[in-house]
Amino acid sequence: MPLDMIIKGGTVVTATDRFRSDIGIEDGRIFVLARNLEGAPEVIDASGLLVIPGGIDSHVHLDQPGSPGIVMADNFETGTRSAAVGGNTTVLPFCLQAKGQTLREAITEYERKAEGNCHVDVAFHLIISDPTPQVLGQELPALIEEGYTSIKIFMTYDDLVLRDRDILEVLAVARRHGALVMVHAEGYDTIKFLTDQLERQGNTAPFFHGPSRPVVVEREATHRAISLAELVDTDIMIVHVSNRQAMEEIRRAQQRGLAIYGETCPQYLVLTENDMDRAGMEGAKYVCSPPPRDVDSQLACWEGLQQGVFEVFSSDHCPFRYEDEAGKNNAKGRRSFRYVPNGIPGIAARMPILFSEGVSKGRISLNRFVALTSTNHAKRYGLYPQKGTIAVGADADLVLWDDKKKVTLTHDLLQDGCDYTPYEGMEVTGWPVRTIMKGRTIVVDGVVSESRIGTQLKRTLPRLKTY
Ligand code: DUC
Ligand code: ZN
Ligand code: ZN
Repeated sequence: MPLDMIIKGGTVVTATDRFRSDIGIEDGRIFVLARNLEGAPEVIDASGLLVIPGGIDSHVHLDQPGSPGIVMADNFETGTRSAAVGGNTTVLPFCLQAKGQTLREAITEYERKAEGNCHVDVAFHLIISDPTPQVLGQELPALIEEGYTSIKIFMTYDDLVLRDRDILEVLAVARRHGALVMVHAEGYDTIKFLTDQLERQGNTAPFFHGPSRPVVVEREATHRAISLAELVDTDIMIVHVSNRQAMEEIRRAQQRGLAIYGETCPQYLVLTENDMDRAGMEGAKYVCSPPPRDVDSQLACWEGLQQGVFEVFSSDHCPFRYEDEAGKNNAKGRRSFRYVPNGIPGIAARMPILFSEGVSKGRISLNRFVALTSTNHAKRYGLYPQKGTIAVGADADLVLWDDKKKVTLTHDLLQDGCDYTPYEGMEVTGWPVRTIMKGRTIVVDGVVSESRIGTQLKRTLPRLKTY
């Protein structure tokens, strides 16, 4: 048997199964699953370890321009390096259309930034900020056809917000062509109203980011997004859900038979609003949108993960350096939370946090962990079965996971381009000790290979209920 690599003696875990098997890899793909394989030039001992599908993080922001003077901390090299360290082999970043820009121009720009710089495979979602007739009528259908089969839209932010009419138009195009729309569900006007009010009262510290976008703001927008999707009869994914009321909106919609999916993220499981209530600008390190809430919100997010209301667990990695005028602690941000860039890093911490808090503490099963961190992302975003599982013919994207290893999270360990982690000092049990992509080791014990073998993936249509 002409194998290039054998992974020997591990316990293979997929979203549905768990079994002892060696894995034979040939030409970057899984060629055989069987016991006692022999005869490859490279044999990796996985005894005592779990072997899981490489993580797929379907919600990350890399090298994305933001407000003037603000710079994202990760480019494609550093962001995908950190992803690999955290056990990921595929990431789905966003390609943001600037106002007035064609989608094609935006894609060309992002693909140029990514080309040759990626440690893991990459596939882009589109962010539509300017849904002109040309974009909706010609560009978007052509790009969906080419494999850009998911689109994020925003219900807030000056430069990104879409009115309900525009949302309906995007949903209608997505429905016609089989793409999935991801929705950032927070209401623009309510946030503006509350932000102005807080500033007038002199409440400008980073902590007030939370009160400027309370749960009701997210719940209302979630309900509205679901209603608009129901009207058009299309699938949507509500991303980065932070609290019980929004989770329950999604659960109710699902119980009514609507094709509404949910995503949550590490910050909503282990951070709270109190993290933003720190001396000076320190609270800015935790400012993200929606904001971390309270303990009951954390419990609700766990419930969502356990009950299947949320089918994907993503990082929403959106890194800004702290000690940097182009980042969190900038001059305008010191005057008001309004100018603190929204977003926190988490691409490497995502899987260890879910494993430790979820599997090690008995909240979710190992199979559910694999589904939430890999398989469901592949299915929902048109990458399955090439990605997201361990099966003959699939890409040999594999993680050797030590479920007993205890690690204290520190920023240095995570190897991103940021200068802090919001999870500094957190103890986790369970760690990716080797990341293998397309049959090649890209990280072992935290040491990253400089080969940068990540490519840009072609995607098929996502698995949807209404298409
Ligand atoms: N939305 C995201 O998806 N990421 C970071 C900030 C935001 O508002
Ligand atoms: Zn968002
Ligand atoms: Zn995001």
